Amino acid sequence: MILVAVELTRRRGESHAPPTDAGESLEELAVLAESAGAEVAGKVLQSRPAFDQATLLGSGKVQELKEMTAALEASAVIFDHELAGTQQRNLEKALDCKVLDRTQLILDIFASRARTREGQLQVELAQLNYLLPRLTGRGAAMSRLGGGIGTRGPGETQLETDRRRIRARIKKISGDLDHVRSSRGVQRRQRQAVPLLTLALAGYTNAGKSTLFNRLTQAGVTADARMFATLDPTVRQLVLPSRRRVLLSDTVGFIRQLPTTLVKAFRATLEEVTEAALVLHVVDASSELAPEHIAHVAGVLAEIGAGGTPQLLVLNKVDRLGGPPAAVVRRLAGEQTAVAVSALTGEGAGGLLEAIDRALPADPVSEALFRFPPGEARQVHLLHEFAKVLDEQYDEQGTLVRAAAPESVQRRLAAFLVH
Ligand SMILES: Nc1nc2c(ncn2[C@@H]2O[C@H](COP(=O)(O)OP(=O)(O)O)[C@@H](O)[C@H]2O)c(=O)[nH]1
Ligand SMILES: [Mg+2]
Repeated sequence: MILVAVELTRRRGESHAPPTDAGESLEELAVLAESAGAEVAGKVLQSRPAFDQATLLGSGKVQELKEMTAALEASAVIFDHELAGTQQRNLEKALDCKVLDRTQLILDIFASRARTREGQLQVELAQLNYLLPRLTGRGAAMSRLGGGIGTRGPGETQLETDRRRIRARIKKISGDLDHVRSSRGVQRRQRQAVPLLTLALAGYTNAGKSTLFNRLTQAGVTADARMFATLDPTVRQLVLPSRRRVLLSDTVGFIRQLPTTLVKAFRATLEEVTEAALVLHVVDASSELAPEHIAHVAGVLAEIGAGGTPQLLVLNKVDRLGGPPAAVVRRLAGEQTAVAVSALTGEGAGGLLEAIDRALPADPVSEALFRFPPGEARQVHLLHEFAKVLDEQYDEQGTLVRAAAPESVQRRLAAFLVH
């Protein structure tokens, strides 16, 4: 994968325009590409006074890029800009490889991360809305090909059919979304049946969420992953100092230059955060933009209904501060509970786990008796996983288990409790 960005050089008389931060944006694109599972083989940054209409880049740069693509055997080129349909096609032809733009990459990440029904629908809606005008572009090219013979060649008919199908799908999704929203309360209650408290990592892309996710769950990954075989790789269990087990979920990151067309899809994808018992708001404390990022993330969390969820501010990358983090913590945290860590070096990780323990709602353990009819081995297994089994007896009516179990587990297995 090769990444390309164009930096617009300032023209005379425009010296007050904010500098376009193409370099930083390209760095963010690299993190996004990696989180989508791509390997970044190279980056290209070109300065130009304006975008080229046909290919975004100048023709010399396109040729250079073609050679680079061939030499690195790159499977695709991602542009850090929104490409028009014609630009994308021109570039694919010129480079002889797949071309994506920033919006497509982000949509791809959202699609792989959307867990709630609403999130999935919003992402599909955004994908279709992205596609629709690009089909039109292809149609224009085709009718030009057709010349005076008539504008409705076979390609055009197909295009009309495609367009109609997409519009119908958009309409259907919009209807479904209304329905999903009205039944959201029901879904939430169902999801609360998950036997463990969930912590959600939230924050900007590049803040270090995934690094922290790996750091914290390293010790928590058990050989017996059967319970979580169905969960995606962005959810793992974590053992806290109190020996409580919780689930840690790595959510989709905030993006600095989120195309406005994707805002709704992003918020819907983030919706799972509202289900969390605790939000770990991760910030790159070494970034100059940290205060803005903190405020923005807090604002969005409140807007999606997670404002009331307990939050812990995690000031990450303190290894880059070059001094004791106390002053930065004071400056960035304000009234909030905050913990300074370095996900990279592990500094502060123990303190973070303790802070999580303190911030989480209590899930007290008490002794209880359960009776499982035959055929409920899964539930018995659940108890072995999440409770301390004190005694287990078998008879023709099934399995009788006495266990010290957290309240959340008892709630989950309420149907089997013996009173
Ligand atoms: N110096 C330093 N770099 C870090 C730290 N945590 C993460 N990083 C780096 O920051 C980049 C983004 O990290 P990642 O975990 O992918 O961020 P995410 O987008 O929030 O998931 C990677 O290059 C990490 O190696 C840290 O504590 N210190
Ligand atoms: Mg990540």
